[in-house]
Amino acid sequence: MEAEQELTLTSDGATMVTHPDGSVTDGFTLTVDALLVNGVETMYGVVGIPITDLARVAQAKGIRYIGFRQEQAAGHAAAAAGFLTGKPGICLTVSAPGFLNGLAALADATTNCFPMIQISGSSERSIIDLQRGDYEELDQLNAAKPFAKAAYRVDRPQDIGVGVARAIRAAVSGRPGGVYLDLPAAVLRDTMPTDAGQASLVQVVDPAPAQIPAPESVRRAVDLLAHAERPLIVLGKGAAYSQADQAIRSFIENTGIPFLPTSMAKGLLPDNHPQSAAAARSLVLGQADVVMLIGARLNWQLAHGQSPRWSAAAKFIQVDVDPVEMDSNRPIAAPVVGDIASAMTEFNRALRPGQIAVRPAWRDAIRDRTAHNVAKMQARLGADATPMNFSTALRAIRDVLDGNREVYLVKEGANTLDFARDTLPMYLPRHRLDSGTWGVMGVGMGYAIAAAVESGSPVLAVEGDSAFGFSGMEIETICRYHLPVVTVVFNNGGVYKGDEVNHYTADPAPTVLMHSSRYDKLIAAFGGTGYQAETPDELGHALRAALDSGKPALINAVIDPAAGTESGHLASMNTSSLHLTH
Ligand code: ADP
Ligand code: TZD
Repeated sequence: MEAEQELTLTSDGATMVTHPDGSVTDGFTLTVDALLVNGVETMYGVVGIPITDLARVAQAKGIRYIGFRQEQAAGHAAAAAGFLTGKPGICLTVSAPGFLNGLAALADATTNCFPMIQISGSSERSIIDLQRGDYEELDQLNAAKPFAKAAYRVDRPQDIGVGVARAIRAAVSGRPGGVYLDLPAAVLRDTMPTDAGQASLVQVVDPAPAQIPAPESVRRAVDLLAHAERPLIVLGKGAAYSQADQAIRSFIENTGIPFLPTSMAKGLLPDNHPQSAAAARSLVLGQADVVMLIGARLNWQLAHGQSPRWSAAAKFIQVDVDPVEMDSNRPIAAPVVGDIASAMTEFNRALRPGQIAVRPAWRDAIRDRTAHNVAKMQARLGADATPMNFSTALRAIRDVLDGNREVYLVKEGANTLDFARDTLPMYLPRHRLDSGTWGVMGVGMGYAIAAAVESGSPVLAVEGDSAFGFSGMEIETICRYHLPVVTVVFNNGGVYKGDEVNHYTADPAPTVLMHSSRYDKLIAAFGGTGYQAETPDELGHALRAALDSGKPALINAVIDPAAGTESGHLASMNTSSLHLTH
């Protein structure tokens, strides 16, 4: 661009292109303007060449920038923001290594069907494309493609508006996912007339258009349910994401069908709802004859819909926005393709009074099994275990959360995750975030930060000690932004358990971590409050005090190193060698 321009220095000594009469804009400004016209309020990221000024311009123009210590956690935060708000969460990364750190989170977002956009600066195309060795050289667009729902690169400043618009639409329309947007340094620093720049911006109209299912697909599904003897509704995180809480609840309550929420769908209806079959999971999976999946895939987490976990004779209804999901694991007798909000409206409209009635024998069987399992769990939770085990520690947490139902819950680990799933009830939708479809360690602090930033509510992160290590440095981020996040580290001194003995060398065994670690002292370094808790009483008191303070805190909960199992509930998937003698 030949337009007259002036270089000014920012407070940090970086250069910024401006013009006395404002007639020239640049790629940084256009990117922020393009995000602003589409309602973006927050960005999560790590700065460096060439995107540092992008964060500054964002702040200058009113987008909140949350700076992380590592891109993966920032990416997980953006993904969680997407899940919680239904708008794409934005993650900002630098070239090559920062981009790759963020890419792990982008791939995870795509796997979880969370809308997210990773915006990454990149180095000089003319050097990258001939592999002449640039600073942080990488063909990022092609590297991102296999891991993203869509990937785009902007090569001219006048295309920034289109690039951002395409990224937003790709992230939230249809099945949501992670989108990569590549912004080479040359485009960020390039300039163009302000008027033309403003005219190039695109405000996306109706980014996730309603997809109304075909009426006959809804009728087919209702007909199946009307003839069922033992119907079941499974609510997945797609149902939580759709924000169709009232329509889903009406359908469930008007039909009386028992429902089973997956981990992140918990709270869509409260866990103490009389139709919840959560505590009779094996029974309903094994005996249901018609199963209605709402925003849940029949993947490994639902045993692929296969017998013996599920009845071989069961018929499935699947409500999902993605037609290709149907029949992926088991034939779907009644596919209902559409967005869940539209689909549930159609279901409620199609339902005639009394058309679906659940037989008393099915309700009674679920009620009896629930009572039996709840009694068994009470006994486990009530045991007097010293040192604490997962159940007794979680009982203390459950009792505190019972009086703080607005708290967002993040959890990761193996045993920590599995025990917490059943022990900590949820009462509100989209208040629970965990390792998700891939079972990822390292989501904890990023998810907790996003939950606090997006909601303004208190957050509790319950972390296995190994899991915490993946993103633990972000407690500095939590302290820097004064976020009301309380982290409880379940310290049993190991990946899974902490009592493995190395029979072969003097080194610690592969699963061993330091049980003597005082994770509580880490947060003190950043001005947060640390607590050490060795009994359920101490844990309960510390958690109550931490939540009451509304300030960053970390509780080191000392758990028996012998507690739990290797791989938690996934022990049967834990391939083992014939050649180990112990
Ligand atoms: P869970 O892990 O809770 O079982 P999954 O992630 O396996 O849930 O499944 C979520 C499903 O929800 C995906 O198949 C996705 O296509 C679908 N989905 C996400 N958002 C919507 C929506 N708004 N409407 C319909 N389906 C959706
Ligand atoms: N790396 C990543 C990114 N994700 C993973 N899931 C793993 C490694 C493997 N892994 C698990 O599947 S659980 C886990 C690891 C390392 C940690 C389990 O130990 P923990 O939890 O201390 O976090 P518990 O509660 O003590 O079992």
